[in-house]
Amino acid sequence: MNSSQYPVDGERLWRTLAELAEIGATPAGGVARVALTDVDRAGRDQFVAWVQELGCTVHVDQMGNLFARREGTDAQRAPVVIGSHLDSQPTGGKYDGAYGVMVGLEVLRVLHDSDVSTAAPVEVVSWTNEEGARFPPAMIGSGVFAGAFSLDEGLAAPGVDGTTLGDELARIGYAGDEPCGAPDGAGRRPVGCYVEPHIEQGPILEAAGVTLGAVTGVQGIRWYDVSIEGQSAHAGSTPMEHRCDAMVAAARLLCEADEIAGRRAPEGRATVGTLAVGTGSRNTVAGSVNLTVDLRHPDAAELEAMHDELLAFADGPNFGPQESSAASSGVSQHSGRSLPRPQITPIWYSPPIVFDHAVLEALRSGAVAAGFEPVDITSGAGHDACYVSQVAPTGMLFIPCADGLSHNEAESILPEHATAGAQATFNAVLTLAG
Ligand code: HGY
Ligand code: MN
Ligand code: MN
Repeated sequence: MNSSQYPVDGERLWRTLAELAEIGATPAGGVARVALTDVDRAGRDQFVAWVQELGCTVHVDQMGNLFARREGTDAQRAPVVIGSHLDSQPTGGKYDGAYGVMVGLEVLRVLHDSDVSTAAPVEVVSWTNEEGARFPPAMIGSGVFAGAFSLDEGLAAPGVDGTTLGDELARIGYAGDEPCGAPDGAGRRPVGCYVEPHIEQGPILEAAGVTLGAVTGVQGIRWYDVSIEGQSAHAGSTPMEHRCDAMVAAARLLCEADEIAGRRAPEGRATVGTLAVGTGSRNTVAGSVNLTVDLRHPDAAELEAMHDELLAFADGPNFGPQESSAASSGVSQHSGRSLPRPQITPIWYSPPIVFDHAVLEALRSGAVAAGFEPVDITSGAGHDACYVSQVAPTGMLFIPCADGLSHNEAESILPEHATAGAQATFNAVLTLAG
């Protein structure tokens, strides 16, 4: 039973999510609001318009992180910040990131409509480039804010399309002048505590028939760029033992990455999400292949071991000159063949994260007051909360998504789950903001 003092407006939240999803809507029912494109700008502009209707002030920092602020009665207190991200994957869903920002907007709307005063200010933030699809690595906006990257590194981040993050930020008019974070905290906007509502992006809550998850932490993440330089050759006239086939080498590395995760089921995760062939012709042996690897595990030591196994495999006998195997092996080998050795470049490490006990307690009791018994869950996906947790007490709240599907245009949630997450978040914010 919802014993919340101030009910959120689930209808309004659902309408707002649908309106936002119109910005960058794709024919397949998802969204494409890739970071710092004109569509991302349109999503940002819409959010600004909505919060200005509530009398919030809007602040943009040097990384384009976008803050809406509602003053509290105690000017000395640092704000309770709710947030997530408005950028999406190229073939993203309507709710990844958008849900958390729109829940923050709904919290501001209820505070405004009910004329509720909070001691601490309340802010809602949309972080720049959470997805990292266009400007790897992921979560750069919150990363610079938390001092994990310097501002120069953030702005210089090269896009997969030849642009830089800083140029595109300026082009869309969101290169703010507010200082954005620093390792020593100088200039960083104060954050009293941070709450990120998000869809689970996995199957656990739905399978358990649970509406709300208190996210106790996030698994560790390692990203790699891999380049494989072989030799392009004629598909017909080049005998197998004379080849240096980059595609076969890529296939071996891809299968081993899968094995490395498989040996650590169910927590271990490995993904080769992109693979680009240099020559790309059906009757030419691939001369060069570039691919990416994403490894994840909740335990830092296990993730380190996965890293070591991946690099050791690339250094091992599965590449370079291939011995002709005795017939006994049964595997058809081509004696004299050589396979190009993958060059693996680690580009990002996000350590496993444990969230703040007090913030999680506020979220759990907020969920109970909203009429739901939350369960504890670890996040498989990375979030801006990972970096924010390094500079402020942080917690997350999950709602289920259908079939655990995300980073997919078919991503969907139930209106009642959206409302439940918003009510629990509102209740927690009221507690945290006094
Ligand atoms: O990759 C991630 O986990 C996040 O969705 N960007
Ligand atoms: Mn997300
Ligand atoms: Mn995502």
